Amino acid sequence: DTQPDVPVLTPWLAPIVWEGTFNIDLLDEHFQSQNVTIGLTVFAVKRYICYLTMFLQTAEIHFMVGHRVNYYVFTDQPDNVPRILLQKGRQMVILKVQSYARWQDISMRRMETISIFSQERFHREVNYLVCVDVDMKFRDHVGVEILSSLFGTLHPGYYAIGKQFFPYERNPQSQASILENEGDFYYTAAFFGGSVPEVYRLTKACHQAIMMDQANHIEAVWHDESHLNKYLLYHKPTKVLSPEYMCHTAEECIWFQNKRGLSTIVKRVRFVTLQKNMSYIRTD
Ligand code: 2GW
Ligand code: MN
Repeated sequence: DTQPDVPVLTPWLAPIVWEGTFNIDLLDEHFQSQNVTIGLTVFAVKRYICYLTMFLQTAEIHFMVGHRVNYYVFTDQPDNVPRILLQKGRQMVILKVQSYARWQDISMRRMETISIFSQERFHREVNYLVCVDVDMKFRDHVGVEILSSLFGTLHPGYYAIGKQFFPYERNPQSQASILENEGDFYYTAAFFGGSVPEVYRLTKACHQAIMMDQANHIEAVWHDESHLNKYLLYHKPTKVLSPEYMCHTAEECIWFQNKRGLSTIVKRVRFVTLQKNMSYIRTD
């Protein structure tokens, strides 16, 4: 059963990570010999606190098993964070953040918070940061094969379509704007990371761009995700994660796993969006 034609290198020669492109035993040994510590940042503000149990429980089973992991849980309700029993070498740090009235601000302000904490403490505590949405669960292995100085993840909804269809911000007045014939990939804001200095630079630049737009009464079409895409266009990631690392809906996972010629596009669905009860979760 062979992999159909999937790109395994970007045009700037960064690896695109798919099952079969790496040797996990070799990589585990390499990163263990460096005694690497990985920080996983996640925000659970207001009702999104309900996602934490599933998120953390599945991370314990699939995320960086055998390596040192710090979970950084940013929340407005530290007392309501579920206490999960963690494996050896793994710890949870609960960090209080303010809530914002608009959900767009809750989402976008993650860039500011990650940049501040990168500068103030992450650089002392971890080697790499992995920044993800909380409305997610791990379904399969996500390990050190993702680590690189700067990585982004292909958005599953825009994988294998022309760049003219990418939902980039097109308003030239916005700091996030990307011209019609520009762009490499459409990256999801639900999964990115890298070394602490690189994540600091990325989150700081995105936050500053968001603030600049705000001063001009502009909000990019996909909020922080639009700004992330602009940043990664001009600061090429050193690794790109395939849609194995980001699947949105059950239908999408099935579509990806459907037979294409001799084989399937996505052999392992590793990290998936949870179904939202929109009316409950997104009303005040
Ligand atoms: C978000 C939308 C509507 C109502 C509430 C919230 C909300 C988000 C919230 O009440 N509390 C909270 O902690 N959040 C955080 O923001 C949480 O970490 C969540 O995963 C993240 C992004 O919101 P989410 O997951 O609802 O947005 P998606 O799944 O539609 O995500 C994509 O687009 C977003 C911007 O529109 C972000 O770029 C996100 O990274 C993308 O995956
Ligand atoms: Mn999400």
